[in-house]
Amino acid sequence: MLKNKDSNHLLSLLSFTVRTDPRDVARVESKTFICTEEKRESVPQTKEGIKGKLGQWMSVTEMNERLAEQFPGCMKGRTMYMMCFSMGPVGSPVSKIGIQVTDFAYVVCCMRIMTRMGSHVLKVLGDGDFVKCLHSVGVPNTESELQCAWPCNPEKTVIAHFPHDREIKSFGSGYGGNSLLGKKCFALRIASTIGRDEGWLAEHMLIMGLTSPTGEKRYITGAFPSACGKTNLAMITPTLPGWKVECVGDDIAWMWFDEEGQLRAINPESGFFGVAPGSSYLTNPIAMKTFQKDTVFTNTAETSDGDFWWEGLDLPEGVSITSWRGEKDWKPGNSKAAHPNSRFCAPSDHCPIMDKDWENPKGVPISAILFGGRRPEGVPLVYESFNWNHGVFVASSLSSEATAAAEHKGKVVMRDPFAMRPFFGYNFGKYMEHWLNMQKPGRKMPKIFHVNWFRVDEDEKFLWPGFGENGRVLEWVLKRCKNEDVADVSPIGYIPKADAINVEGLSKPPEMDKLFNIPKDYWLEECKSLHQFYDEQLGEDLPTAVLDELNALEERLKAA
Ligand code: GTP
Ligand code: SPV
Ligand code: MN
Repeated sequence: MLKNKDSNHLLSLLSFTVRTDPRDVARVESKTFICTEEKRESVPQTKEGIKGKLGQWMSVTEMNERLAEQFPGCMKGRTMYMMCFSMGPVGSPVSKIGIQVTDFAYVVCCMRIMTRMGSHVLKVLGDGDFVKCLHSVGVPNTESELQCAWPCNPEKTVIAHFPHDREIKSFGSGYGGNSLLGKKCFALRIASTIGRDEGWLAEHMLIMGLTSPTGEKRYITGAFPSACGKTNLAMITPTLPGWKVECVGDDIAWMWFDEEGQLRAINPESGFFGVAPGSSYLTNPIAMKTFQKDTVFTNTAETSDGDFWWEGLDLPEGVSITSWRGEKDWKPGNSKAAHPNSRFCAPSDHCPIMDKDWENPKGVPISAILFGGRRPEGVPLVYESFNWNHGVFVASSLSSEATAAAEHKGKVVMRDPFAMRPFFGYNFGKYMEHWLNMQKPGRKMPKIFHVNWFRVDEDEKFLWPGFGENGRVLEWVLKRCKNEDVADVSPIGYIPKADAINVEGLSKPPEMDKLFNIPKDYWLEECKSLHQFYDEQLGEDLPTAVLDELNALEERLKAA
């Protein structure tokens, strides 16, 4: 248990650190399934002999058989908790209600932070529809297991989604996205299928407000794969003088076009389940202020005077550190004190820069959408798509180095289209069609950009300082939203004119030529790899408009 840092706050609770079983530290994509009668509804048609990478399907019958074997008796001896929660402001027409049953108190604490929960939600629900969520750690609480602080059942873990029944059943894991069912399971996988049917979008995106020194305010969203910078961007402290950032959400956005043709977004969550390592007063002071109280820390290290600790924070003097594995007197060396996917779970209303409209049921108007990933080579700091369809193509081509947020090993660059690869609730080809169909006469289509904070030099050092300095890129993005003449045409999209990115005041001038270099060979190779990806992973499910964009890119590159 961590000490309370704000004893003046009467209702303030303590914060807690929780250490998981070392086998249960992240989402498990290999054990996550979408269950429908028809396979093709859930996943695209892959080439013969090729394993699908865009979600996993299991038939409803087969999954039900499996669950019928695993669930009976699995909660024996545990306390059953039932939570009625709202994704989105309680009572708002865009919000959706869920009821989760769980046998794990940790899940209740985190869901209490991440969602709006309680009897007031049950009242609003009345006899209405809700998403049914069932979760168990998957091991009965027998005498011999009473000492086990983090019960789990990794061999039998399964996270099953039934979009037609709007049901989620999760067995065997207590970790984040596997067990806080309002989050990825409901607000992305189930919600994306509801959005498909009702004409809106559920996306893995941050939402932020940006005010320029002249007082002009715009909102943008950003989709980056897990552990690739959404929380950090949503909370940045811009270094450019006079700029102000306000946070609406850091992980999930529900978006729709209103009657005026304006894209609007809400954050369905009410808390942050953010990556702890790397967070510091230097990189993300706003997050630091957000999780000083009422926070559940998972797999961070703990100091002997009752504080949290992880890599990226100063090593405090005169105290010892207990690592996430429980090693007392941990010393820097080979092992990490905090697990790379250790997280803070803190309430949104503790964030000092929440936007005044963050709970507005009408949402906030969106001017631009960013896509990005960890691309060590070849991909410039920022580029803008030529139009909506081109933007959909750019999003479909998203790739990123694997991170600790799921079970993938090493730093291999993987395709993660729309930053949604682990979260599609239905066939990704149909999902792209849904995006293409968003464009209709009378609608103001937001501009789509690709950003990459993670390009490295020959010594593998980041070429761009990132964090608060990313505001310099956002300034250019907003200029483009006003159609200012600050871009040149390149084969891959619009890129900033020389000197259009303000680098004044940076202690070390960035190597802009390296940051914006577009190596022809690299990009031709990228086109080849995309052809293969589409061919193997999507087949006939690939919308023609997306293939047309790839062919057009290849032609532009060859002509350059
Ligand atoms: P999920 O919660 O998993 O969806 O992740 P997220 O996209 O919110 O990622 P987050 O902002 O937590 O960032 C993950 C890691 O990337 C942290 O360790 C950050 O310190 C690091 N990071 C974020 N922004 C930047 C940046 O601009 N530059 C660099 N070099 N690292 C960054
Ligand atoms: C992610 O992995 O994208 C997260 C954390 O935001 S989890 O809730 O575990 O999915
Ligand atoms: Mn996420």
